[in-house]
Amino acid sequence: MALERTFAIVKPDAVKAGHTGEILSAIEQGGMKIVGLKLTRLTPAICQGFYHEHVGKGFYQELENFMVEGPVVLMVLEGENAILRWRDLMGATNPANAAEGTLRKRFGASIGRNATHGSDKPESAKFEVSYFFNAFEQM
Ligand code: 3AN
Repeated sequence: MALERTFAIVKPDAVKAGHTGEILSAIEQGGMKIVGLKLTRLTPAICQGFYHEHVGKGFYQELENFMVEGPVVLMVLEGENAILRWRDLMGATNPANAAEGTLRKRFGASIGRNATHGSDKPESAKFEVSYFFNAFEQM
């Protein structure tokens, strides 16, 4: 087991629907610590930098349009195996395939509008955390 940090987003659909509190609560109830937190609105340029691996793919424009449509909550989470634990809490990318009780099952509508984001591996977590949070913004 390793103490890890990962990056999480409450996406515009879930913020708009008023699920931010329940999602933050699920993180804390799940035994992880929120060590960085901000409410902001992404721009297309910020989105392109963040999702650089997906720019040019067929679904990218739809993803960008969605991610800039309203405020998002950005977080840094800490805990033992936080990367995998946060992904388990979120469930599968496509809410239709997500397990009962997971956040994407509860709050996601489709593979595009799927309520939350989480880093998929340590290298992504490192990049994603530092893309949005400087050292003074992480406790
Ligand atoms: P995850 O967020 O589960 O790691 P990725 O990295 O494969 O999933 O995809 C990044 C984001 O792009 C997903 N969270 C999802 O919202 C969106 N996405 C992925 N595949 C599609 C698709 N086929 N159509 C629309 N959006 C997609």
